[in-house]
Amino acid sequence: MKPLVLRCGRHAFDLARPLVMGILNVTPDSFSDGGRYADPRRALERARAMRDDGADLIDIGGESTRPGASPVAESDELARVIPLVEALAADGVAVSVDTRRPGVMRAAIAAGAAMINDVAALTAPGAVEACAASEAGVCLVHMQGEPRTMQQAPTYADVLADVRGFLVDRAAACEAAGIARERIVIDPGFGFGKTLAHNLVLLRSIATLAATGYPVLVGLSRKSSLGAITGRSAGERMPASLAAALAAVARGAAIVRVHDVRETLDALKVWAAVESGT
Ligand code: 9MG
Repeated sequence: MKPLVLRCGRHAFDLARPLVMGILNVTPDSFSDGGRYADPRRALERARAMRDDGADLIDIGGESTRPGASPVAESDELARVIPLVEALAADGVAVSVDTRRPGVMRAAIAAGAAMINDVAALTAPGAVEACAASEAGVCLVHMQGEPRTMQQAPTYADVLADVRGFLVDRAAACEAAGIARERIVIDPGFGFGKTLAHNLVLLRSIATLAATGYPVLVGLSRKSSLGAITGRSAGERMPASLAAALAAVARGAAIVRVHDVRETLDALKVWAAVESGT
């Protein structure tokens, strides 16, 4: 059955329409906007601009998870992320924090984060407990390997069955620890230990993932798979990203994680008008 509501701290999202999560990487080395928002003032301006454009959530990341990225010190991640979470949460923005570290999760939730977005699906010791002790939403992402090496030789017996099985198991572990079903989102993790062929199988199969009953988040914005299809560089992939977002939503994705919030919302409005016949 299609989930109706997503609860993230003090925010409750109606899932009758797709949600848009705006991306804010405050790292010096993210693949698309690396370094652009390392200055906290610029980062805050960018987050507020995405909010004004209509983003439902803003996802802040202080450690790059792009292929080949090396880990950063926890103290650096905290220093990059927490002041922004405090400022945006005080504005009433629903802030998601992209982190794999339980210490950062706890600090982010204390600072007002509404969601924890973990590309390691809360597998670090203490991560599930850190989220269970709060009302925050959680996004559980499938990743094969770890960012430094994950794109070297990803292999699966059956990519859809493997990803689906992993995500359902992680969601069950979260529920067993006390995280309500209405707080859980799953994400196949496009580009996280996947070839273009794997990503396309997963994108075509969003309906199978959505049939688990958990809302599905899709993050394909400006990713290298879109570059492989179009031959465009990261900065030139907005049209491809819009097409990917629409393909995902048409197959049942509940949330799209994007760099281009205004343009994605326009595309979704046209799609919704066609679907509803208005
Ligand atoms: C942090 N991050 C980078 N890519 C992502 C994706 O596809 N999904 C989610 N949830 N987070 C992502």
